[in-house]
Amino acid sequence: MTADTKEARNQAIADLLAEARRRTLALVAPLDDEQRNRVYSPLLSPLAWDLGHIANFEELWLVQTVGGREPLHGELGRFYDAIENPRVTRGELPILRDEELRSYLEEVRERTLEVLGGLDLGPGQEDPLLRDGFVYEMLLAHELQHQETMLQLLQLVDGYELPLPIGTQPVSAAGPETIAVAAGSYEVGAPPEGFAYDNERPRHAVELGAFEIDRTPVTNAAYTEFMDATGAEPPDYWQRDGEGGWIDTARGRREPPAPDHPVVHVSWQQADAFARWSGKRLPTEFEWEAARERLDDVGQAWEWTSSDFLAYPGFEAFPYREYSEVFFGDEYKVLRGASWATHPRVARPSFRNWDLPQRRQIFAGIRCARDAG
Ligand code: AVJ
Ligand code: FE
Repeated sequence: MTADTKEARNQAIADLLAEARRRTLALVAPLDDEQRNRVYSPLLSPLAWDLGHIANFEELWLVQTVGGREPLHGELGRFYDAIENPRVTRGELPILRDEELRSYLEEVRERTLEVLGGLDLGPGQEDPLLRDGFVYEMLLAHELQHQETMLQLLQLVDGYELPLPIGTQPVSAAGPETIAVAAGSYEVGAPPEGFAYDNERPRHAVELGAFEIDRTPVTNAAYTEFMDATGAEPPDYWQRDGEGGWIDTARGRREPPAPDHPVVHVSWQQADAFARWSGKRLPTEFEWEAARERLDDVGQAWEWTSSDFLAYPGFEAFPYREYSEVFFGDEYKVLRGASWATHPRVARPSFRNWDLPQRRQIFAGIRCARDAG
């Protein structure tokens, strides 16, 4: 590798990090410090926690682990540990706030760029953390993923206007209703090269029976019909309008849910019940992945699958157990796709999101499937 290419690669990484940070700061720019520190929901961290956690994750991996340097604020990192500090406790922690928080983000970034300047992140690197810039890709993905978590909260802030194209679009109207997928062996998961999280690997073959999957996600109109027929609970943030209808209070609005938009903020149980009521079922995550290329409206809302969040055969935790491994088991359900709030860099076809089945704060909707024949 010539010095030129090495420098060009490091510059490209520095540019991506700068771009992600501009987006993070743009999202919270309309708020004041009080709003950044406020607890809006026990399911969502105060924004100041997410911001400090983003900087702390960067400090831990880039400055301390790769750069071998001491942290700026001693033991502070333990308050930004997502496993040690459940969301409901985060408003009470002695985390950095206001001016101290802004300085921390800046100072960590300065140090990160200093460390980056001396590194060779080429494909020939022996250290898997550095090879092909893995640790930087991870850092970038981490910040972008936390932007979505912050958007889950930002949409609840009164009067907040997003500095991004907002919300869902009508689902595609024309064409066949379902896509038929033949029985057979399908490759799933991320290939060995390129960035992916440990839980997406190794790529492997799965046997699928013939199935059909809906071409489009479930709309607000279809979900309302289901509620009327069964008395099912509404999605989160919907309230009665006093005349037998509904208003959606998310995203700073009080409007009837747009009938032709995908339903969001439903739990796994609501998604599963809807699918059964329609004479269908939720797809498995592998059915979803096998049909991915042929599905419409992927990327408007996460889609609940029937699959538990489990390790793929031959899974190896990398670079830390707490990203995926500690969540494996039958407690969490896998969501596939992406939402309107997901940065395109995050939304690989093999990307696995997960949450507790009862959770509704994520931008999660429904797509149904059924056995063919
Ligand atoms: C993949 C969204 C379940 O928020 O717990 C962020 C992403 N991991 N920081 C989560 C994540 C570490 C993760 N999800
Ligand atoms: Fe995180």
